[in-house]
Amino acid sequence: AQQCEISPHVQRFDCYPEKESSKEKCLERNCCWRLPIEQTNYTDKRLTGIPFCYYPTDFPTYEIISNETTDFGQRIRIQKSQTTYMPHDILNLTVDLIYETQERFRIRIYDSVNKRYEVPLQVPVVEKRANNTDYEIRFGKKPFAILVTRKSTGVTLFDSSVAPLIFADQFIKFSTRLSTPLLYGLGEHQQPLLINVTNEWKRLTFYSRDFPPMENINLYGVHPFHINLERTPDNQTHVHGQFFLNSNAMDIDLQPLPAITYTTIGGIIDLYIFTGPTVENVIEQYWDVIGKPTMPPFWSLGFHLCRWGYNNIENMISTLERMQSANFPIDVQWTDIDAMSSYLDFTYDSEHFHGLPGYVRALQADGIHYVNIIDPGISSTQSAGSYIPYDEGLKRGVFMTKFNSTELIFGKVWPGITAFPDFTNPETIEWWTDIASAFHEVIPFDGMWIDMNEPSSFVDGSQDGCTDNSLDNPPFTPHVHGDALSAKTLCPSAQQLLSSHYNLHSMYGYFEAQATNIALRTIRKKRPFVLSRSTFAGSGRYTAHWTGDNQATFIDMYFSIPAILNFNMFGITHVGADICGFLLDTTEELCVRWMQLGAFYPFMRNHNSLGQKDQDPASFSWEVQQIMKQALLMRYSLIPFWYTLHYEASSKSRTIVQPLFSEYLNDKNTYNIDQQFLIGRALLISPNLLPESNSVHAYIPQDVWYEFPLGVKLSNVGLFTDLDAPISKINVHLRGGFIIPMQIPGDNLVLGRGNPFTLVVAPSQFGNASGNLFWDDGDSIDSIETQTYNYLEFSLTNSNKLTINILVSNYKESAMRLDLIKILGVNTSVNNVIINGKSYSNYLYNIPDQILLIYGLDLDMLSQSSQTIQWTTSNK
Ligand code: MIG
Repeated sequence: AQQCEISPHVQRFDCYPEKESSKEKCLERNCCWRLPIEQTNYTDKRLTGIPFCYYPTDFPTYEIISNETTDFGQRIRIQKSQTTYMPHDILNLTVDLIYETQERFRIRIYDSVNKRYEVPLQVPVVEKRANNTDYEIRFGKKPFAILVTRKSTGVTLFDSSVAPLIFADQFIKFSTRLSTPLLYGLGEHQQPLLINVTNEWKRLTFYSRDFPPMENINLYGVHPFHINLERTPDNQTHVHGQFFLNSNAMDIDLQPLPAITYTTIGGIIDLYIFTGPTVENVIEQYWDVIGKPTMPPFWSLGFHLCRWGYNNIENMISTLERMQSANFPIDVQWTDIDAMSSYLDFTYDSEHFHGLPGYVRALQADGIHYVNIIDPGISSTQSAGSYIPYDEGLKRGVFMTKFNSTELIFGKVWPGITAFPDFTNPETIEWWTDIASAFHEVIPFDGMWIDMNEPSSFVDGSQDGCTDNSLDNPPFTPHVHGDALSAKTLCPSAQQLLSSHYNLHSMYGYFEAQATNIALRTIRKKRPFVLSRSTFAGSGRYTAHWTGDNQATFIDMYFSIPAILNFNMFGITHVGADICGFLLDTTEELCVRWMQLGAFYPFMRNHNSLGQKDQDPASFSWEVQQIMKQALLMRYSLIPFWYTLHYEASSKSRTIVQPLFSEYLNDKNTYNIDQQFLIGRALLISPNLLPESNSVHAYIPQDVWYEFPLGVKLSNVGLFTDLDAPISKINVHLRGGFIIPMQIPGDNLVLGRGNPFTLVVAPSQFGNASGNLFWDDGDSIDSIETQTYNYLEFSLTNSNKLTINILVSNYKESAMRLDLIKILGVNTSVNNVIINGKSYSNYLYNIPDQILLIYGLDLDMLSQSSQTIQWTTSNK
C-alpha cells in the first residue's frame, strides 16, 4: 500500500515535473495524486508549485548491502530490486564518501558495473581521509540515505532522506534538506542575489543557451553551485556551500521544506559540500576544486569600447577619435562581426574596414589594445582552397560529427552553414592556434572575444534535423527554453572526442575558452585576455565573462549587480555587463547611471547592438560627458587597487566584488541587498538604479565609513538611509580599516603606468588600517610563478603611524613613486609629520573634514624594505 499521507505540502517531492501531468499518468508511476487542498486558491503564491503528483514515502529505492572503510573514507554498495517508471534503472550503485579535507566532503554515486560519463574537469584527487573534519556523516540503511551535519553546531548540511533516490541511465534525481530557505548562487540566471524559498517553490534549469537574459530561463552558462545560510543555536550565522559536479541538462527545484532537488539526465552524482563557515571560506574551498581565476592583463582593467554596427572603419575611427579628443581615458577598441568579411572567422572586411591592420598597429603604438570577435561556427560553404580555417580543420578532423558517423554535423550561424570545432580534441587546440596565429599576422589582436559558444545555431539540431535515438529524445527533458535540447543548438547526439554533445553541451564554451587561452599564450607570449559568453564551473581559469544581450532598461541595469556578484562566487571574477545596454536604444539618463555603475564592474565595456543609436560617452552632450568622465577617472585612479584584487583572486581565492552579506554575515539586513556591493572588502558602491530619482535608498552597515573620494566620516551607520544621488553623483564609501592604493590616471593604462601613486588611509574605530599593492609589468604570463613582481603592505597602527613594508620587490622596471597620502578621520590637529625619521613640512590638516594630506612626497616606495610616515597631534 502506498503511503500518500504527506503533510504539510512542503514535504511533497514532484513525481511528475513534465508539463502534461494527469491522475492516470501519475498513478502509472506509482506515485500519489492529490490536489493540495480542497478549497485551493491557486493565486496564492505559497501554493503555486505544490506538486499534485508526488512520491509516496514508501516509493521503491535503494538499500545498503555492504559498507567498507577505505583510505578515503567509506565505500557503500547500494541496491534496489524494483525498477521505477524511467527506462534503464541502474540497480547496483556504489557510493563513495570521501573526506577530502577538514572542510570539504565529496559524495560520489555511480554505476557499480558500467563506467558512465563523468565531467572532464580536473578536480583534486584525494586518497587519504582527512581527520578532525568539521562535518559528521551518518546514513540510513533502508532506504539508503546520507546525512551530513556540522559537528560544532549539529546543524544539518545534507539530508537525502527527504525523497527517494532515483538513478536511471538518463534520469538521476535526489533531494536534500536545506539548512534554511535562504541561498545564493545557482547560475546563470537573471535573478536577484538572494534566493528565498520560505514561501515559494522555484525551478531553475541548467543548459547553456543563447537567449537575452530574462527570469526563469536557462542562460549562457552553467554553475550548479550554491551557498546556504545556517543559523547556529546561539543565533549566529554560518554558511556552507554545495556544488553538483554534473554537466548534463538539469533542473534544480527548490521548495519551502526547505529542500533542493537535482534532476539531471546523465553522468553520475558527484557532489561537494563545503563547510565554510564564512562566505570567504566557502569560496576558497569551492575554488580549490574548480580552480582559481586567471590573472588578467593590466590593460584589460581599463575602459573598453565596442559596438555591433560600426559598419565601417570611418565610423569606428571617428568614434574613438571623439572619445580621445574629449579626453576620455580608454584602453581597448573592439570590433564585432560587422568587421568580418562575409561573417567569416579570422577575416576582416577589407572594403568597409579598409586599412584595419595598419590602424590597429597605430593604436597599439599609442598604448591602446584591440580585441575582435570570433564565433565557433566555421563556414563550410566557401569554395575549396579559399578558406583555410575550414579546409585545414576538415583535414585535421577537428569538427564535430553526427552520431556514430564520420560525417560532419552542420548548423547555421552568421556566415551560413557552419561546422563546429570540437574543442575537447587536443588537435583542435592546435588547429585553432594555427589559424588564429595566421590571422594575428594580418591583424595583431590583443585578446579574443568568443561569442555564440553555447553553442548557438540558427537552426534546431542541424541542417538535417536530429536522430530518433534516446540522446536526441531523452525520456525526460529538463525545463530548457525552447522545450528541446536541440533548440537553437546542435543535436545532443552529435559526437565529440570526449563524449557525446548530450553530455558536453554546457561545457562547449568552457573548452573553447581553454583552447583560446592556450592559443593566445602561444601567439602573443603574453598574458591572455579572453571574453567568453558561455561558461561552466571553472571557466574563470581561462576567461573573463560578460552577461550577454541585456536591454537598455533600468531593470536590466539592476540585474547586472547580482550577476557580477554571482559570477565572482563562481570564480569568474573578471565580469561585467554591456554598459548602457545592448538591445534597445539607451537614454541619456540611463547611460549616465550605467557608466557610473559600470565604472565599478570588474570588466568595464560599453557595448551596443546593431541599429541602436550611439552610446559611447563622447556621443552625449558636454554636460553628460563631464559626468561620465568623472566616473571613468574614478575607475582609472583606482586601478592599482583593482589590480591587487585580481592578484588576490588568482593567488588567494578572493572575490573581486562581493555582496554585503558576505562581510556582515550576522546582520540580517544585508541578506537581501543586491543593489549595492563591495569592491574587495573596502569600497561600498550604492548606485542610483531608478529613473528620475535624486536619492538612493541604501544600507550602511554598522562600521566606520567615509565618503569617497571626499573622505568625510559618516555619522549615521547601521541603518537604511536615503543618500543624496543627483545625476552627477555615484555614492561610494570607504570602509574604516582599509588602505587603498591609487594612481594618477593617464590617457590609458599603458601610458599611465609610471604615474605617481597615492594612498588613502581609512582608520577603523581602533585607529588601524591595512592594505596591499601588487605591481608587475602587467602582461607577462609567468610574473606570479617567477615572483617577478612587487608586493607591498601598508599598515596604519596607533592612529598615527603608517608603515610601508616590501614583501616582494623583484620587479624593478618601472618606478613606484608615492606622491600623496590622504589620511581620513584624524580628529585632532596635526602639528608635525615625520617621514623615515625626518620632519616633513608639506602637509595640510583640514579641520572640518578631519583629513590629513601629506603631499609632494616623491617617495620611492621600493627604496627601503620598510618606511614610516608618522604624525603627531596637539594632544599627544
Ligand atoms: O547573434 O556578434 O551577445 O554581444 O554583439 C548575435 C553580434 C551575435 C551576440 C553577442 C553580442 C554581439 C552579437 N552576438
